[in-house]
Amino acid sequence: MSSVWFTEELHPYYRKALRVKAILEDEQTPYQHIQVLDTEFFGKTLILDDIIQLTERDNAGYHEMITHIPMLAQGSPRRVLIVGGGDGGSLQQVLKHSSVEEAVVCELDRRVVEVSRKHFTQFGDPWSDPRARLVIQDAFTYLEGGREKFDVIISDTTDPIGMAERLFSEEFYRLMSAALNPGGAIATQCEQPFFDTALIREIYSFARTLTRHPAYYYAHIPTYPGGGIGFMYLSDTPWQEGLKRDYPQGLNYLNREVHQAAFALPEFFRRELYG
Ligand code: AAT
Repeated sequence: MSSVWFTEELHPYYRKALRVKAILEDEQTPYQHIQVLDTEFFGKTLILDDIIQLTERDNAGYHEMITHIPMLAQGSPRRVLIVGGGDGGSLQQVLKHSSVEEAVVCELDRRVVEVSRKHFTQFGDPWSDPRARLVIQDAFTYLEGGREKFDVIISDTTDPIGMAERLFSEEFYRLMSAALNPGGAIATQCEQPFFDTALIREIYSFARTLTRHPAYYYAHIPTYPGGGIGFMYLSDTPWQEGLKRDYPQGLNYLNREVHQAAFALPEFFRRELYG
């Protein structure tokens, strides 16, 4: 086995590392440093600015949970917006719903789409589906334009650093809410209960002013910091409505029990968030 390790240090007090087999891509775009590494056990891994975005092995949990939870709660979404998500993993999941007529992906960096399309063939090239539409633009600017409405919005974004920082602001959550059709639902990449408690609490506090039934839920993803990541659900429809629906075929992480359990929070964190 190789003695080369990729080490991520998103937080100054915590590191994790994957053993590298080969470097497949390494380029600087106008927006970020993109790498695709082949790694032991986790397979191909997309890295942006030294932060792991996804691996072949464990991305299903992230993509299934960020997409299907709001999609199932809404019931039969026709128009869906994915903020970021240029790798295509969320798009693949969204297109599993036959009600979807159009899925818009608003991604900042065209190279993420191109590089991922080449390497992450496990997503089945969702871009060739006629219902998919790619917009290359900063998502904040796109939503400020305010021209389109959606039944579901999924914010599948990098961590709140650089161009993604504004996507964690109250203004951006307001823009997403304004772009939502009645009965619609939003889910956002919302970081780690241990490491990002203050940020999540802040987001929850303004989510409460925007929708009737915000809630935080969690997925186990070994290659994200702390072994998992959470999501903020925002809707006037309770997330439990989704439990009554039929799930798409061929899922690898989500089932009814996981759906229910994902909203159960450890006591220290439940207290922080819900008081
Ligand atoms: N699907 C899992 C991968 C991601 S990547 C998130 C995407 O958000 C990246 O392709 C990045 O280019 C894009 N992005 C960042 N800022 C913006 C913006 N302002 N507008 C549009 N797209 C943007 C998520 C991984 C989560 C990692 C957790 N540690």
